[in-house]
Amino acid sequence: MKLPLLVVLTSGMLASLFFASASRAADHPDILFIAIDDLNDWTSALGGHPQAKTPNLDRLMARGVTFTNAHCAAPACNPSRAALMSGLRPFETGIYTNGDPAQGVMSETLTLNRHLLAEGYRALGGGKIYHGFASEGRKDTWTEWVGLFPTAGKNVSNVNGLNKDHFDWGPLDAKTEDMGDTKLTDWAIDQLNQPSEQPLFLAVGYVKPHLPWYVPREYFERFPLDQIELPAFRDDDLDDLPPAAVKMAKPEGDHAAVIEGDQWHKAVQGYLATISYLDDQIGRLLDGLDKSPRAGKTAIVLWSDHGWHLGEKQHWRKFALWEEATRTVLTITAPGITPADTICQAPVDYLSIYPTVCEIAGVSTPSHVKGPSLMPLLEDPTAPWEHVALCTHGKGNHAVRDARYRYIRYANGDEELYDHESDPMEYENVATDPKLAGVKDRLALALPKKEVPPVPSKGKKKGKSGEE
Ligand SMILES: [Ca+2]
Ligand SMILES: [Ca+2]
Repeated sequence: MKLPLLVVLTSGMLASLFFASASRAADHPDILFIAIDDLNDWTSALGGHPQAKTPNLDRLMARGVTFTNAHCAAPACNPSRAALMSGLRPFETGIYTNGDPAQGVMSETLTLNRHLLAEGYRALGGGKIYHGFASEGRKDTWTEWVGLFPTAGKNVSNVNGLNKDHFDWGPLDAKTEDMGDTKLTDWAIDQLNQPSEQPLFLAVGYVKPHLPWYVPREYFERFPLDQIELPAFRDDDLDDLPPAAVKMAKPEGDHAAVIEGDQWHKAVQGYLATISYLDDQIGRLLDGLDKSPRAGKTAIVLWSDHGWHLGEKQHWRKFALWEEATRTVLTITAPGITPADTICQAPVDYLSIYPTVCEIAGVSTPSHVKGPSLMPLLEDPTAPWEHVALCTHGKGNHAVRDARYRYIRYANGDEELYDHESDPMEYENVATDPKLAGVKDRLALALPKKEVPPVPSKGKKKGKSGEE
């Protein structure tokens, strides 16, 4: 596969980069880089569910700029993270889905952590940052990589009776200390307290609220089942969708199983409970930072890897191009740059994270990274912003989001268009309205002209359920 933007590094180049920049490193801020797996807009600030309780995420958001119209580059763990960390879109790398191996491309690309390491940062990674690569532990990618922590709940299965692998939820009779993300937080706080001559890039990848939604019972008790509200939905929502969209919604899959098993309210409870557990860990991490010598001078970049459906459009999980699947949590605090407690409504996507982190870090942005930096918006969240957000799910399927509209085009030419000004839940597909042809044409300009084929899987099997 030809990758014109590929940056191949030699150890000599790395060494010279390192020594050239090590002396400057003391002027570069520490960066706490927090990834969250599968968190959609169910936070107080984004308002995705009225019962979501995220006081600690709120506390973090109060320190900086929160993007309310931020979107992943791909609605699945592997391609979303590969795009964010490489600065390259799925149609540039061929990493479109969880089944497309990212190892080869990532190991030949100047990823964000590799770049910061080469620029003199102490790059530490723990939990889930990428979607599981053997190369994560390599000396030229991280100063130190600790990976996933063992967690309670490993021997639990099929609590909800649906018998669909880890599409499962229920309370654990376990201690919070036994959860992997609790141990990850402990590790991260420990790192924040270690002195280092080099600036710190500390990447903390939380695994929750990814499935299965097993967290200690106390978190479920925060959301009594008899008070649970379902997300807003319309029974006839699929009636105005083209065939490619209905196929992506797959109503006969998870949704049919959830309804058949009477699990919808319990699923909502499980997701809310797991978000609440995650939020507690964010709180512990913030407290740990505030008590550390790095308090007050550390930039914080927090992102979730994509959204999540819980029955809207009879769809579950990510793997789709609607607002619930592509909208993410993105909040950035950079001392001396970001105003406190500020919302930015500009449409942004995750190709902007790499160049933004480079600017915050005071290092150059590699030439292969083409996404626009968010720095103008961090300095002034109402600054002019001419860009749109683009999300890709499989070759040929894309969603374009601007401040008002979402335009979806599938590989077979099927289309959807939603006007968020009058229809924030995307119930009315107005793609066939002739008055809006100009809107479609304008948004279609963001679609790629060329898309590379998916990375060959070399006979490797996809994950058990294709879901990670
Ligand atoms: Ca994910
Ligand atoms: Ca509809």
